[in-house]
Amino acid sequence: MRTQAAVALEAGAPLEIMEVNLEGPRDFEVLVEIKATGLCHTDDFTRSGADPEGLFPSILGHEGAGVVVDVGAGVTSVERGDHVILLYTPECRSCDYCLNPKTNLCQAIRETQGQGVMPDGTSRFSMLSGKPLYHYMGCSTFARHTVLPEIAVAKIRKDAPFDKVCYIGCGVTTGIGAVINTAKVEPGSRAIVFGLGGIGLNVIQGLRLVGARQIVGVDINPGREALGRRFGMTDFVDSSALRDDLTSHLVAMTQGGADYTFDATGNVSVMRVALEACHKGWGESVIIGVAPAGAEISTRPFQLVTGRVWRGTAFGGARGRTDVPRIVDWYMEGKIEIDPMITHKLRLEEINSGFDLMHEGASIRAVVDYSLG
Ligand code: NAD
Ligand code: AHE
Ligand code: ZN
Repeated sequence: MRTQAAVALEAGAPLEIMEVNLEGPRDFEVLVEIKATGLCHTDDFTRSGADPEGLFPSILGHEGAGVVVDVGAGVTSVERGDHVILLYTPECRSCDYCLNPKTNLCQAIRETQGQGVMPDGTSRFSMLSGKPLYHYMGCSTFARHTVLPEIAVAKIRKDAPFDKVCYIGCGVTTGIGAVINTAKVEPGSRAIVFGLGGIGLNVIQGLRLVGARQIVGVDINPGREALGRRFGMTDFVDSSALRDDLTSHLVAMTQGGADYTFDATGNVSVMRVALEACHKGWGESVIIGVAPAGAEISTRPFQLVTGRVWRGTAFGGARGRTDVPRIVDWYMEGKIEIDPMITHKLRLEEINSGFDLMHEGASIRAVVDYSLG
């Protein structure tokens, strides 16, 4: 079939809207009509050329929701008409990783996913010239239709609005999951969140959900304060205007250091501050941000010797097929909020302006709603 997509032809270039070919689903694969997709900073990171795994030409996008329109042979867990959220971290439920309760990093298809192809080693997408296009993070949601393995879709309830719950495909789950699954934050904790964008604000609402006592937000954009407070932030630090040393300032604000800190910036200097602002003896820092090729983190080993812990999280430690439908329920029941974070709705043709808004710090989440035309 033919479908329309925003194609990343080369690193650093704007996406180009074009008709592309899409082959139907092969064994254990599904064809999904994407209804809505968020623009995550990770899409821009790959588009920019900073991702060591970035491949071109490709169809980016990994925060999508849609409807199953066809299934390949052997598919048993979903059928035509099911509503799904796409999973860049699949859940096969049988690999060593899925069987180990310590991780959510299903490895069943990770190798081919990183190579931009389906598990059989081929791409379903090509340009009208016949030139193959790479898939991205196994999802490629910047297309009206895409193909994925069935282990990479989570079936969700049919009354959930696509233009909101698409965000559960990355930002919401990553932020809330980092608090609940990865850090396992206890009620009464003091926490610091660095970067109050699409991920950091969800860390904040996760901290509110578990009953944190103090939630400090840090950003270089003072415009983020109001929304941070809206989701439960108790204190704000505009680090671009601070004259004192940031680490000492945060340690003083949190009575000796935070129980938990979260980096949602992708900046390795911020990651160091996040670790060193943790409380001696027990503070834990969770890295969420994705850093460019070649970037490295550093600190004095003494920081770890004296009890601080550095850990990371992918997709908030969530097992997609199991956890994502529950998070959709939380949204539908009003337990978590999404709507105020979706600051812009776009047509596919406007997708590059969504990246401009991200760079300007003007959006939290811009969502391409395919029903807008
Ligand atoms: P975003 O652009 O919406 O937000 C980033 C925020 O960080 C902005 O508010 C920005 O002003 C702030 N910021 C930038 N530099 C800063 C600094 N030096 N100090 C303080 N604040 C600073 O991005 P996002 O979509 O929220 O993504 C955040 C990061 O998380 C990105 O690196 C993204 O790639 C990563 N990410 C990781 C996962 C995962 O599973 N680990 C999932 C999604 C996103
Ligand atoms: N390809 C990059 C790493 C990108 C990365 O860390 N991705 C996160 C999800 S970000 C979603 O917005 C992730 O899930 N990582 C685990 C994995 O297996 O990719 C690089 O640096 O090579
Ligand atoms: Zn993402």
